[in-house]
Amino acid sequence: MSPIEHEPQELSEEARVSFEAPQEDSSSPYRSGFVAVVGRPNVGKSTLINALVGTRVAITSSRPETTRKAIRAILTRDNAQLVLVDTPGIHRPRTLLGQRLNDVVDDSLSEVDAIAFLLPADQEVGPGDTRILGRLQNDFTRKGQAPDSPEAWRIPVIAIVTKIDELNRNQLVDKLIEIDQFGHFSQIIPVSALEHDNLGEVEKTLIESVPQGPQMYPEETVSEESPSETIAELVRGAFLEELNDELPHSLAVTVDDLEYPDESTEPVLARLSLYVERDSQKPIIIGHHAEHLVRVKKKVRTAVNRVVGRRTKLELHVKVSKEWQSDPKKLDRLGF
Ligand SMILES: Nc1nc2c(ncn2[C@@H]2O[C@H](COP(=O)(O)OP(=O)(O)OP(=O)(O)O)[C@@H](O)[C@H]2O)c(=O)[nH]1
Ligand SMILES: [Mg+2]
Repeated sequence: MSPIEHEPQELSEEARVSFEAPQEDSSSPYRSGFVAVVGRPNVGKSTLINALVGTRVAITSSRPETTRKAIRAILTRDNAQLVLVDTPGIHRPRTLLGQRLNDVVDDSLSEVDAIAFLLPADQEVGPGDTRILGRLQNDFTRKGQAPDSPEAWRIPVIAIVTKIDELNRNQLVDKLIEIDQFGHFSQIIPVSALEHDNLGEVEKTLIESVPQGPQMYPEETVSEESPSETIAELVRGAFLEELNDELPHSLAVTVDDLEYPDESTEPVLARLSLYVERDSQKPIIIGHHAEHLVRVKKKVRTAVNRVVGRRTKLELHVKVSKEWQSDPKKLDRLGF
């Protein structure tokens, strides 16, 4: 039995809406809109978006600050189309890069139809969440109305409690009550993206939170990223899995060139630069006998071929861009 079937008694009326059985209505009008997915680093934003869209649109990892730009993932259904805007985790910045990542979130919040605020079930609500809530209240509550009721929000702000597979049923009930008292959200929905538990309810609620509107993208489109952007992210994601320690934060990846040969039997050549911050980090990225480069290439090969639409050869060049995370010019050049 999924945890959701157990209706906690102490929740407010608004929070309880998400526990009701889905109501089918085939005559409902087509809906479309933008939903920003926000939360602290590592709470499962990208994992949830991938699970909803059904394909790996955004890279994920067990380390905080994996997502570095707003990635628009597109979910298309018979009755709706949602643009789910994945955002970098909101945190107290340590570097200029960190500040710019927070700015990315600010930009993504303008002109959205709804907000999904993700809170992990396996952690206490903390000061990081309070700061995010404050920011949302500042931007999205009706002026002159105390931000202590669900009606105060100008657009739906939905709390999504992630990673519920980490809790037992009683713990989950307590967690939902804690979050209900924390934020006076439009709705609260628990989910496990990893175990695909209650994803349907998340999808239904997000669709209901956007206005009536037309389909914006062709049905087969799953993201707005260019092939180069996707390849750079795939390679960075593979390195996040490959490497441990602090190094992943120091890595930036760009695709400098995609060369299509005239001969259609020849592979496309993708030239990538892997930037680290110090000379000493180069051998860590490369690995003994270039083992990391070889493994990463192998890991991403199928996905890259799919993105490019043809066999593609990757050339990885490891370079040093001294302290790029704190240098405005270098950040500009790297696209941050
Ligand atoms: N147990 C469990 N772990 C999850 C779930 N969803 C995500 N995770 C794990 O949480 C970690 C972070 O996931 P991400 O999706 O990268 O988190 P994020 O919020 O996008 O992180 P940033 O991009 O760094 O802000 C990964 O190790 C995921 O496997 C879930 O439903 N259950
Ligand atoms: Mg992410």
